[in-house]
Amino acid sequence: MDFIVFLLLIPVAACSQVFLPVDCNDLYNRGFGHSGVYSIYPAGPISPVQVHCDMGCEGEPDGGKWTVIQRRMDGSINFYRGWDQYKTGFGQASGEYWLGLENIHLLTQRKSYELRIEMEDFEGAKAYVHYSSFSVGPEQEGYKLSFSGFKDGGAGPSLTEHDGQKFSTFDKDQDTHSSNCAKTYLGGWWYGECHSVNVNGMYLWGSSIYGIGINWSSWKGYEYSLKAIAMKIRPKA
Ligand SMILES: [Ca+2]
Repeated sequence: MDFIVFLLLIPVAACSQVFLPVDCNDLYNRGFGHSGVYSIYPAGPISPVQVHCDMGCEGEPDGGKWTVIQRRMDGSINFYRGWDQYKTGFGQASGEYWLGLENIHLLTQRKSYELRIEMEDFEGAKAYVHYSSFSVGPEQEGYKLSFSGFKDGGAGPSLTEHDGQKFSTFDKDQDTHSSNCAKTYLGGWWYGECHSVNVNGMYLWGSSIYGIGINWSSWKGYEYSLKAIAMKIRPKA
C-alpha cells in the first residue's frame, strides 16, 4: 500500500517544477529575449493565453519586457464585438488582438503594472503616452479602469477622462452617458460621456467620421483614425 502511494506522488512533484510565466516580464527574466508570440498563464496552469511580447531592442537598458494587451495594425480583425468577447479576448497574438478584460484584471491584480500606449499615423509620425500605474478592477465592479503618473510622449492627455470608468460594449452599457456609447462610436471601451480615446473603434485608414475611428483626440482629433496603436504593460521596476 505504501508503495502505491509513493508512485502516485511522483508526477505531482514533477509538475510543480513547470515554468508558467504570468507575463512577458517573467519570460524575459527566464532568458526569452526576443519579441514574438508566447503563452502566458494569468489565470493559472489550465488557461494558457497567447500574447505578443515586446522585448525591446538589444542593448536598450529600459526597453522590452512588455506584455501587449491590445494591438491594431492593419484592420484585419473586427473590434466591434460584444461583452463576452471583450471579457475573454479575441484576435491573433501575431497581429491584431484584445487580451481580454478578465486576463488584464488578473494580471494587474497580481502585480503592480505600468502602462505604455504607442501609436502611429499613416504619414509615419509616432507618439506615445506612459502611465506609471495601471490596473483594471473585477467584473462585478465593471472592470473599472485606474491609472496615474502620466508622462507625455507627444500624444497628449486624452486618456485622462477615462480614468475610473467601467467598460462598455454594445450589449452592456456601463457608460455615464444617457445613450449607448459603444453603439454610437462602434467600439468596446471604458466610455464615459462618451470618449476622447477610441482605440477599439473602426479601422478606417485615416479619415474618420466623427468619433467612430481609432481616435486619440489630443494627438489627431476625432476625424482621424490611426494606422497603428498598441497598449503594453509591465511590472513596475
Ligand atoms: Ca449609457
